[in-house]
Amino acid sequence: MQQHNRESMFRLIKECGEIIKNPNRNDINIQEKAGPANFVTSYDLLVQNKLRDGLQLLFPKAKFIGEEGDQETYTEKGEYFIVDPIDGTTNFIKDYQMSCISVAYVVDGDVDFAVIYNPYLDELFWANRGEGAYCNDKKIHVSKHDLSNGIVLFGTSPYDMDLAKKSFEMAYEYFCQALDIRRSGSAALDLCAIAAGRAELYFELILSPWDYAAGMLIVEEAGGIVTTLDGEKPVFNKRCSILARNKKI
Ligand code: 2AM
Ligand code: CA
Repeated sequence: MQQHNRESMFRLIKECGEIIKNPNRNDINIQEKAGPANFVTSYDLLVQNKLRDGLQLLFPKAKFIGEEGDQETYTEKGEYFIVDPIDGTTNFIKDYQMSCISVAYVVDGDVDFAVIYNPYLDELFWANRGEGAYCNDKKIHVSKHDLSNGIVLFGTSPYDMDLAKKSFEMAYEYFCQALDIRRSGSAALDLCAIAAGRAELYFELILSPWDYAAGMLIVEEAGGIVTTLDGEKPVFNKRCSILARNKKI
């Protein structure tokens, strides 16, 4: 990723961050999507449109896959943006201040460049393949702690209630082995926490590619490992489980 494109992307994503940080709460227009606890707001759509238009100007050849409807068919050839305009939509609706924008630039099946922005803390996590991972201009690394000295993060895949029992059973097992568990409500920010060494392991039984594509490169470039719970490489053409961890676990 060339420096000037990188800077333009950072600018665009930070502008989107300002939009979600200061919404007009009378104009959020919450709509239900398929499944329980699955919502979209006018801000998800506003930010997705702004990202799509801005990224298309910068990268006219790249196809765009966004959580809120702009979904071109994914193949392992060519350039794609895989984008979550607001990851942690329920948090956004509740003003819980734990949401982010997640953008992955994928080339021939692998993420080449990734940005996740938390506007509430002004933390821009990013990674360029082969060059390490950063939070703003500081290099980040996964922690060296094992599970017994670790914090475990997990998501509850709330749109698939049939997975809830298994999620909480696994969380209980990890809770017994680790220092403690946490649940943020944003898969992308959980992956950044693993990358920054703030927590040691993260799992969720079902996620969509826009929830993990960017975070996957950021964790890997920070020295961590991201697989499905079966140990497979996560793919971008369908949903899958995610397990992210440092190399001590
Ligand atoms: P969202 O907020 O953008 O909708 C919460 O568990 C995290 O996982 C959030 O990142 C949420 O994304 C995503 N998520 C929750 N349930 C999911 C499901 N069943 N399938 C895919 N992604 C899900
Ligand atoms: Ca999401």
